[in-house]
Amino acid sequence: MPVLGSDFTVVDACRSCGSAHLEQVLDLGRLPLSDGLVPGGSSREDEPVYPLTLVWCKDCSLVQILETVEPTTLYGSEYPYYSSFSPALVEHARLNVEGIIGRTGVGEGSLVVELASNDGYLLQWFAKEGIPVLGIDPAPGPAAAAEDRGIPTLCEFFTVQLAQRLVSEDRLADVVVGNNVLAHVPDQNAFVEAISMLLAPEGLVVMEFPYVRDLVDKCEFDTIYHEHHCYFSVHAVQALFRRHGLELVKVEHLSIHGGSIRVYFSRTDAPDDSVARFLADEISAGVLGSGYYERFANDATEIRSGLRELLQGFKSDGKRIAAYGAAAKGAILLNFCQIDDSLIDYVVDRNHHKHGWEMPGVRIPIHPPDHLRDETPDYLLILAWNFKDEIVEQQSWFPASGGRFIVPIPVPEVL
Ligand code: JHZ
Repeated sequence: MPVLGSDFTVVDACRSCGSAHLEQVLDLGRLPLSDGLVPGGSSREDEPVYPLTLVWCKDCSLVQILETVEPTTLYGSEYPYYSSFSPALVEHARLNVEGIIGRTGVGEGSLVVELASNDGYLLQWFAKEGIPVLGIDPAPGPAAAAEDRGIPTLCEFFTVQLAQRLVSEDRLADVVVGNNVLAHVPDQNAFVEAISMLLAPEGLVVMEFPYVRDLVDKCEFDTIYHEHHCYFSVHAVQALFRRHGLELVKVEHLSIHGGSIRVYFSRTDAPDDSVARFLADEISAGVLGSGYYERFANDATEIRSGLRELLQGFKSDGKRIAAYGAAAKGAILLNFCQIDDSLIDYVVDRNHHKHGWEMPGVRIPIHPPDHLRDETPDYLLILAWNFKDEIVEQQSWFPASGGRFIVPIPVPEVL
């Protein structure tokens, strides 16, 4: 039996504006940690689970979870996510860097700091142009991989104290990049204050994270997990950074990770038209009112029952089912939908750090993609549905030999 983890706390006020007006959107129940892979064959007795409750703030519109799991538990020595295993993400980072260099003109005399720099998949592109970089990431494995490819990396959490230390060493950042990190931070104000301290007077902050409108409109409930404390609208992120002297000057909508936004903050640049456009669109879509979130819980439970019925039907017809992508979102989807090793034989993933481990909770073993050829299933559930096109293209032999892909989100579909 799983046990309730003890190393978490629960907030009773908004993580950004401090308001007590938090309204529940979805209770996901007790779930294991999304990246908490477990060693193959280990005991199920003491596997920790944590409550997961999504709420939204009626004052600043920030969607967030109530629970805060101890960060050292989330990003410990076994943290298995290495960005470089997803080629589309590496290319996305290259284009991002090209754009930042074009906009800011950073060069040999500049400093680019990336928060949650992972295995150096993004900073490598600045470094290739001779631009000095510094990565900051608390997860030891990815940080060591970055150092191995020549990216100087501090294996630490980014805090006000660390920002002060860098400032005292005259290491102000001309550009601060932070992709898929803002949501991961429990104390939003301390984090953004630290960014503001580290940023040179004319510096630029460029951040990316999944967009709350994509989350809600496509019911991407599996991207809700304990690493993701917050789910931002443009309104919510603008209010947060403005509190720390940084003005939102540009917003871009991106398809990565099921729909993200890239936001730019500055003390000196003037906002372009995109800011007003995104804010107006959010108002017309109703993002600032509770009606917007009303259907979400219902939609998530419908996906759960639809997917379970689909898989159970195939299984009772004697079909074999495997899954692709031992993604964090995959762990949440499987556990929330209670799809375990009685339905799915195994999961494959390119990331060799995940091989030999099992998906937490549901205990499905993880193998390299080649395993698909050894034990070819009839159906392949794409857990990393955000990389669906890339995966379908890579595994084109699978439908050619009679297999069918299943995509779970936004509605379960057999391709
Ligand atoms: P992926 C990640 O979540 C990490 P995850 C993190 N939790 C976060 O915040 C969000 O993104 C935004 C594998 N793969 O990136 C690699 C293949 O094997 O969708 C990964 O294990 N072959 C910090 O983990 C997984 O799939 C491939 O061809 O939910 C994808 O995980 C490709 C493309 C991927 O997100």
